Amino acid sequence: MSVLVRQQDLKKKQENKIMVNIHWYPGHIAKAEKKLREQSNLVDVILEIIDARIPISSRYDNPDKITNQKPRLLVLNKADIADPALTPQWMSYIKETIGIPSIATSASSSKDLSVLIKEAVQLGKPKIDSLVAKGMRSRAIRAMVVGMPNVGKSSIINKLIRKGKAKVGPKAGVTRTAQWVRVNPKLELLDTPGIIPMRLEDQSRAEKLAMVNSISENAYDQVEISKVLVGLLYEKYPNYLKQHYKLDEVVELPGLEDIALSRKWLKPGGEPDTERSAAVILSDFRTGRIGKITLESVAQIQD
Ligand SMILES: Nc1nc2c(ncn2[C@@H]2O[C@H](COP(=O)(O)OP(=O)(O)O)[C@@H](O)[C@H]2O)c(=O)[nH]1
Ligand SMILES: [Mg+2]
Repeated sequence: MSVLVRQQDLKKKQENKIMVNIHWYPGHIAKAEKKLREQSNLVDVILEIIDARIPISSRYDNPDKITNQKPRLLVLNKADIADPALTPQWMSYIKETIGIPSIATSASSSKDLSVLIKEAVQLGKPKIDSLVAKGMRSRAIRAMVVGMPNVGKSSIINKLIRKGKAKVGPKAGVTRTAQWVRVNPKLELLDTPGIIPMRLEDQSRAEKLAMVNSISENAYDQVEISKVLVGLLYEKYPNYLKQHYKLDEVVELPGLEDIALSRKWLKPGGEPDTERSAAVILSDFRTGRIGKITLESVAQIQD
């Protein structure tokens, strides 16, 4: 999926503290949505993957529009690097407000993916039962993965494929191009994920998507995004900042310079290397090295 970055606008917006400027080609969103609708027509169950560290921002605004009302399982992935106190709160919230089941996963955990398979089979069972009730033959439930870039779609699909091993050929009369993979006798998975198009009108959302690497790196300034991230960490997890970057006390919002000086990231002339700070902080957050962090809380949206 290509995004168009207008460098000039980017500069201009940065002056207004707007860090990300992504612009879809006209018709791009509509086209992507159409493709998702076509893909979801092929399946009984949709596995909607979001990033457990930003459950609101990583979720598509209008999933009903693209999922043809198919039963959905909301998968809060990267739960291994999200705040373990907040993930269960999000799961209850999702159940109460959206009314769909959710699970928390780490894509590398066989145990988590077994739960995912079990939930997917349970969600698809009514469909198979109704086929049988109409006198048709029982068959495996068909599922697909959808989600924004970098939430872990491929990791989950690959793990499910490894669990299942067997490839299933293309289905006559269903589609010529889609490849199906047998996860177990009850579940088949479309091997290509549906990529959800993003609308990035909301600046704070765009910033968070940049933090989790869901947006092309060309579309934003790393230094600016990492400053926003440090601000959020200072507000929500000041001790993690202090410990991980060996800062003395975090009584005030640390700057990228403070972090560079503390970690001795210096340029040849001796000044703090703020670009290196920015790159390392983003990478540390993305891989969970700073700590198990969730940037959005249920409490915050209920205020
Ligand atoms: N810590 C952690 N990293 C994950 C998890 N799932 C995926 N990743 C990492 O996130 C990055 C993007 O994953 P990928 O599966 O390519 O995402 P996709 O763009 O949605 O297909 C990769 O570096 C993965 O190793 C997870 O559950 N936990
Ligand atoms: Mg992928």
